[in-house]
Amino acid sequence: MDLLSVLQRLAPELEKGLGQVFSLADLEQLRVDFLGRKGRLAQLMSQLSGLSPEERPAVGQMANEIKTRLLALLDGHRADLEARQEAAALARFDASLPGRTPWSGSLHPTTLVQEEICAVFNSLGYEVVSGPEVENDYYNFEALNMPPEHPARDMQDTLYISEKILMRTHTSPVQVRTMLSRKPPLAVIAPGKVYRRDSDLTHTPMFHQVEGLMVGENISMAHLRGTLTAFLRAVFGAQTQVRFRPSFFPFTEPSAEVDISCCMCGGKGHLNGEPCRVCKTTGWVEILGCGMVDPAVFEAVGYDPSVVSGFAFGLGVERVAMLKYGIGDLRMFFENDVRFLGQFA
Ligand code: 2NL
Repeated sequence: MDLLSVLQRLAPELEKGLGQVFSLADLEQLRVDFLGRKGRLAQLMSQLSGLSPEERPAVGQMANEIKTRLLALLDGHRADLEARQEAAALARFDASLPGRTPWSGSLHPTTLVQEEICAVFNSLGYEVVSGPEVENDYYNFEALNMPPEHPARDMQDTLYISEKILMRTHTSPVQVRTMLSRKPPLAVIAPGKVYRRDSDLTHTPMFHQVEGLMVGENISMAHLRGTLTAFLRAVFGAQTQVRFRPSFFPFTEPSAEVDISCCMCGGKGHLNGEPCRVCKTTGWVEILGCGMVDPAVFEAVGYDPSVVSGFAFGLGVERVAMLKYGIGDLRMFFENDVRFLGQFA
């Protein structure tokens, strides 16, 4: 049979083949069979050299036209297949199914409580201040009435970087720095990470603290009591009872520890007939330490204790969060399990 009629049968044969093609993979196979480098068209073209020079142009032109036709057939069939696949996918798609809720992050309970505490003091006119976590011995201890041989330094299990450099054990050094750089009156709140050489069920080497300081003329214990009572009722609810017990801190005199009525059992000591696990049946839980700033601290920062007085307080943020949200295990704050964290969204 002559080359020309073989060429002319390519298109009808491809059409016949396409009738059996129902997938894109089969379609590609058919394309290779007909138009591939060793496909049927290529094989016929290689026979072109056997023709006489007079015959060649007409057959060559015919071959090109047929190639265009084959390509058009393949493209047409591909479009058909794709349209059919899309229609099938749409038929399977159930628009009445509920959507998938995307993951969204949430603030850590420590952050939430720290921000809430700062917001309350902001509303009372306090300014948020911050400072370094790696501190100088002077700002962390010495200026706070704890000289090198002071027994109170044993109270702090300190993480030392060198003899004079340490991880701050409280945020008080921020307030020392604030007093050194400003004149009274001032009212500041210092939130942040603090570090202790301590690690067990109820202690972590790093935790969060908020300390507050007010300094001015005629600041009294009554201001301390009113401020902290208002603060604690804002965080734990207006029904919260507050009591002050005498205590000791090297940097305050007099000093007090503050208890609130247990927010778990409402101060009753029992919950549904069971002893309350939060207050251990006492009806009270300790929440913060405070006092009137010791004159020695004012001397250290160049304030005249015969002119100004002030109060200061400190509290642990994780502890507040545990009481506020009824979290029984401190380790929850540091495991970062999303099943825990997601509950504070
Ligand atoms: C606690 C007790 C307290 C202070 C912190 C303070 C800071 C300066 C001067 C005087 Cl600059 N005092 N801070 C005072 C009393 C208690 O913290 O139990 N914290 C968790």
